[in-house]
Amino acid sequence: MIHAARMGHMGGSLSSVDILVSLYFHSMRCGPANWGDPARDHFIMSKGHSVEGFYAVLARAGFFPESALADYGKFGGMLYGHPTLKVPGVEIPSGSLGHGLAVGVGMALAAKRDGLPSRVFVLMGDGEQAEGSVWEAARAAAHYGLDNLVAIVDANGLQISGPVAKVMNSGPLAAKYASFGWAVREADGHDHAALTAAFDSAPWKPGAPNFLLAHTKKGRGVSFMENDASWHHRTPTDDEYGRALAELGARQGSGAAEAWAAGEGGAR
Ligand SMILES: Cc1ncc(C[n+]2csc(CCOP(=O)(O)OP(=O)(O)O)c2C)c(N)n1
Ligand SMILES: [Mg+2]
Repeated sequence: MIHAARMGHMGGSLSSVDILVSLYFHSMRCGPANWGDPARDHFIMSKGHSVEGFYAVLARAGFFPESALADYGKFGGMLYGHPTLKVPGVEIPSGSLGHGLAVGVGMALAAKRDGLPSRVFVLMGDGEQAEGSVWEAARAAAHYGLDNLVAIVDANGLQISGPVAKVMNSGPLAAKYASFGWAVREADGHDHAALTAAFDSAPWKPGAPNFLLAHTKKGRGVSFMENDASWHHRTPTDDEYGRALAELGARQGSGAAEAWAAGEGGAR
């Protein structure tokens, strides 16, 4: 998608896609079949720039045909460079960082007030934690005892222009969320079993919102993109595209993903 459109966010899509796969294909009760059910779960892609991984997962989950991915980034098309409400499966438009958690707080509060079993999952970036609105929402979530809210940070250590710790240090995130009254866990953000174990056991502490610090690698799976901030929104040349596909193909062929899908996958 990114190579064809000559635009996109390679690094953050690759760092978050294992989290999305774990949610959509295992832990969340949220798909095209139950979209109209008020008791279903909700997902908010607060780090909206990482849209390519998100669109790919939504398509595979059946929200729209995978063939539509070919139109990514085309003028007048459905799949813009940030999520919009034109796209089936997208609950809020995003891209302006710092808004998703506040919307998630509202949705989780509404579910509680309506007596619904819905859980609300919000995926944020670690650079996004620089936004002050995140911390207002974090305070409100604890104040209202939203244990049906799960906030996940894709902790890849990088944001658009370099290391998060240098650009605007928001850490230590686990300690900060804990001090705001959240139940906190950490996991390898590329380990589906660890991620689904965390998601499936929430709420971790009755009356406390859940915060998962997911340790990830920006550009995960492509050796020359991993941990390199320039791949935040660089587009690959033809040669880089071929090398990236070869590396990702090698990983797919390793059997690990297939073994997971045949075993624990699909248990929602
Ligand atoms: C309010 C706002 N300010 C600035 C930007 C520009 N911007 C887009 S992505 C990004 C960096 C985000 O870093 P992070 O949250 O760590 O995302 P990831 O590393 O997962 O890609 C910035 C500053 C934005 N989208 N929204
Ligand atoms: Mg980051």
